[in-house]
Amino acid sequence: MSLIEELMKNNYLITPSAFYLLNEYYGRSFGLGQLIKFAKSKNAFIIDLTLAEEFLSSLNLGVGVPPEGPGVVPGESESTVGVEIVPTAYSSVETVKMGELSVPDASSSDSLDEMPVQSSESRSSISTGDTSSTLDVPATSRGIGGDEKEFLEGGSFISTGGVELENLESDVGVESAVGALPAQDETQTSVSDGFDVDSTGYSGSGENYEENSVGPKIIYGDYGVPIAYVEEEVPEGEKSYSVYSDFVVRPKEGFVYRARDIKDEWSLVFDVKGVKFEVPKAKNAAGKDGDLIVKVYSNYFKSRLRKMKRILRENPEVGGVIDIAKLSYVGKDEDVTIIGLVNSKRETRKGFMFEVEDSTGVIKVFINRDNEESKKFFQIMPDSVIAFRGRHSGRGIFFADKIFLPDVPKFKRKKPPLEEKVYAILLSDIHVGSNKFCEKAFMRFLEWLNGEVNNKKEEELVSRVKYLIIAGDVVDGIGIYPGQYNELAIPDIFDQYEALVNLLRNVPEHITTFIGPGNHDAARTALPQPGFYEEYARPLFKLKNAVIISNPAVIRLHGRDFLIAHGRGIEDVVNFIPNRSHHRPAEAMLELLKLRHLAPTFGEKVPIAPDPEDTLVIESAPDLFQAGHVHVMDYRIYNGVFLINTGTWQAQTEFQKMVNIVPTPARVPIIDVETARLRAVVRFDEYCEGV
Ligand code: D5M
Ligand code: FE
Ligand code: ZN
Repeated sequence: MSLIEELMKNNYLITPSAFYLLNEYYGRSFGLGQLIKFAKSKNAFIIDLTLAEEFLSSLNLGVGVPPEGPGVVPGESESTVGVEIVPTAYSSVETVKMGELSVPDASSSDSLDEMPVQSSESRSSISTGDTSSTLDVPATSRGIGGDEKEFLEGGSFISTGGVELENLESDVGVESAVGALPAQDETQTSVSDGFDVDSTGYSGSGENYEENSVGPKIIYGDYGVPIAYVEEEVPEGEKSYSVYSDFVVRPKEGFVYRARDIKDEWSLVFDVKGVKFEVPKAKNAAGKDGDLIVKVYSNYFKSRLRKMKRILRENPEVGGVIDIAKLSYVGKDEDVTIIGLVNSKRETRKGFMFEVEDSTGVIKVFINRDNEESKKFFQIMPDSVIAFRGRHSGRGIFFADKIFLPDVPKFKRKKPPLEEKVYAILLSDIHVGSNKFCEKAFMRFLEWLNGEVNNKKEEELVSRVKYLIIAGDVVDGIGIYPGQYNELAIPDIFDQYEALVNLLRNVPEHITTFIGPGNHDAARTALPQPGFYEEYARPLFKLKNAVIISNPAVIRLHGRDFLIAHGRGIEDVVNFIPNRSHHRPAEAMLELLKLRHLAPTFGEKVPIAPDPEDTLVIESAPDLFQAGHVHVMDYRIYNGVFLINTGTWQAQTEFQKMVNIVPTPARVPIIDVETARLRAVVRFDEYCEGV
């Protein structure tokens, strides 16, 4: 087995240049174990050229002496096979990928901690909070160091949340689906011949390349250093994968769509693209960049504080609010309320202590553990804004006896009924381009949407669907998680969007599709994500009847507000709040709703852009709150708000296997717009391989 394969089995990656440097010594001068041990000691998951050089010099091997041209580069030898299994990884796109991979989740300071093999800290995102047990890790991933990895495991289930629904289960006929599917491109997952590019593709002077009928063509630049080349546009017929160009579904003849006659009634009540961000100015001409950055962050938190104060003051119980700076003017026995950002919190012997800050000052707030209210301590995430009522001791401590989370009002005003039933389908995390993308199931779903139904019940559902909302991770992207390139069916970001659009163009015309980005998309990594980068996701912008929305966004459908977010904030909830799990995302979403913020904690798992306005505040209670990201479908209702996590269309990835994330793919929740509640879940998972 080649070095690349061996490393990947152990969840390590190697860059092309490092591979070529190390490969000639591999097996002769060092073994896999030594290399992994070395990488581990450097806390690295990606073996790049620098690391490879350091490693060789630690072995006293010839560092800095590159292979002398094609002669030393693997030809028909065993190592060719290593290259062959990931030929696409060395394409132009992969160059980008490698770059990105070297700083996984760039803006998250502890992003490396998120990687499973490296850390078993209690705050790792794999915690599901309930029970602790040891997961059977494949021998290869623990083989080297021999150290046991602790994983926390929790049951995966779908809450039925007490909501009335007709679960249609899996009565979508197999035969009709399979029969209706067009012949799939056989070569779709085959990567072996992906590199037969015409040699005219690279004609740079001073470069030579090796002809190799099996492996990729390798170019050597000056000094015999292997270099990445820019892949030529390859006509689709010659690609080793399909982008679904031939997949065309027509509405079933004679199928009656009631929704066609129902008037379209939607508006984007909130979209980040519509927010005008003013760049703050440094006070004077001598102001430094650093001052500006501090100012931007400070503006961001001021904005959060302002918005949250308004929300908290809507609660009639929150009265007598004063600034922290004015506390010294009030009497010791006077009950007052302060509202501030929770900078930190800790448990003490007698109770709980918070450090709370508003725009006028900072104060310590204490609550006794005998007080029932103190239980709210566990729900308060760092940097969220909370109200505390109590008395100021005069010794710099505020003794609270009541804690108010921003929360949503207990009752919602009833909205006027609609004349006709109209439905919306909510999806997320399609992950087109992943080889775990459930393409057959998704195709079957599209046929179903075009009238290929099994019974009257389904007919009624399909007929009234007027909206489709997709909450991010629409493609799998490139270089998003360690080892991803081994699991890509479409290793090119442009083609991933092309493929997605080739599928989505089969959504019947009268259905308006809203599409927002997630962390796998070609979009800004930090929240909020205004939309997709047009140069990568161009086909998406041309899709008929599609509306690109930001993450987050609020869509008003027939007077009902649907808050749509990809849902990365769920990761922080799972990390900070005891007993919250990836497997029950609706509960985690509820915590966010109660804090009225989509990602309250700054500087942890979720990168947040320091925009001068905090657009992640949930400013008004929606009728429905949709998120995805965690790949598990789950829903519940709270104070009139319907919370739903819409799962995924991707079967379990190798990475998810390691972190014990068990997805529930290919389920289609259908929402009755009038009530903003679940009408039905239609399952297509029987067509999803690997489930
Ligand atoms: O997220 C799919 C799932 O994987 C979701 O439950 C979050 C989890 N996830 C994503 N990135 C990480 C890292 N770095 N560590 C642990 N768990 C993670 P998706 O956004 O589709 O990849
Ligand atoms: Fe996802
Ligand atoms: Zn995601």
